[in-house]
Amino acid sequence: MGFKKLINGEALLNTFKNIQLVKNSKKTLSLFALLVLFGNNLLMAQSTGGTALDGSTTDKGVDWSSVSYYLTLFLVVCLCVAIFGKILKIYDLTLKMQGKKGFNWNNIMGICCLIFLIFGMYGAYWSLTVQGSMKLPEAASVHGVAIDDMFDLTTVLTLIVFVITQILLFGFLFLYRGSDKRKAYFYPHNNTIEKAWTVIPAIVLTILVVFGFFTWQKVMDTTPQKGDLNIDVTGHQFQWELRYPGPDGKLGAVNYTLYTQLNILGIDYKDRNSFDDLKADTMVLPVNRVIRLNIHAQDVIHSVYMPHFRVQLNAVPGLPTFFKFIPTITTAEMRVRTDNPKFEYLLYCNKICGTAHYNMQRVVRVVTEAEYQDWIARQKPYLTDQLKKALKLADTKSTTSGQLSSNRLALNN
Ligand SMILES: [Cu+2]
Repeated sequence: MGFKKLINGEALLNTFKNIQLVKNSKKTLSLFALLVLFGNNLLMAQSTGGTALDGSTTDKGVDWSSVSYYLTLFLVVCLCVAIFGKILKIYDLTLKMQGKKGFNWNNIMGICCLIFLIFGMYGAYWSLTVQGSMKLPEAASVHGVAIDDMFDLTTVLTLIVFVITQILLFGFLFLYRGSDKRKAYFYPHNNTIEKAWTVIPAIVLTILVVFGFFTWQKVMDTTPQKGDLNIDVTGHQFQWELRYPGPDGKLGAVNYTLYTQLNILGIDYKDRNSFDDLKADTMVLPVNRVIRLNIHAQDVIHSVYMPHFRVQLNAVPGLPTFFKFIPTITTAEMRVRTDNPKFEYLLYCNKICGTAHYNMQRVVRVVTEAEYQDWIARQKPYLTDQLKKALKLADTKSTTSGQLSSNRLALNN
């Protein structure tokens, strides 16, 4: 059948149609890619606004001028390169038509490689020094130092490999560029070289992975221990809610089905530990104490992100997650170290969870133990009089020890 079609030309016609189709779809795809690129540019150009890592505040919308500026610059550079290439080609052809020797393209390509190496290396140096200086201040937690050490070690090792391989790659392209004076040496295989460039990276990567594995195990140890300060962090569009244990030192149970306009965390007041739980607007942490964050989400996936402490963990609806860390530098100390009197640690959301995601943040303040005790004593409980009425709870005044007398408690739900 196929052979018959081929004979009467039908297959040939179909092939031609297919080629046309591919050509058309290529055009559509190119246009689509350009639109995606432009759209991405617009998205990325949206300045976040709100509070930056250094504590400074910004309030900008889309920076249209910079988007169009860089897009136009890119198109102009492409056009210039294309025009320059065409001029060179025409000049080369003219020389040949006049019987003269044309350009030595091998030399031109070799020099281009050398220029690329020099500019590329300078670009890498610029990126390391200029952009590298924008990195976060020193880690303000115990495990953060270990993570930074791992990051530095990986950067140094990869940087050494990067510099050596780039010099060899582009240096050899220049040194051994095509020439009439020499002939390429055919060298297809060498077992020793093969072994070396397989075994050495394998050893280095194994060391990095094992180092990472042990660090990860230490960081992710969330076993509850006595003395840990438990804080509930609950994410919802677009706010973090903080809940601290009251004088009993224990957080009461939560159940999302108990959520109401008044009981926004769905705290279960059948659990007596809930009665003295405290509401806080700022996350205040005592320095050098183990903090255990119990992370919840009420609507979509959020992510607890505290970059100064090198802390990030997703907040997943229906799946509480935990993170333990020890803050080591107080806010006051960090203000001196960063030479920024307005410096604040911040808790961000690191999952794009909706329109106001960018501004989903809380101030985190690391203080001394005495300052913490003073602050916690001033926080108000979640169980307000209004909530008591709504839940039809009888007088639930706590005693000085924070314990409730159970015979005065009448729970009607
Ligand atoms: Cu969020």
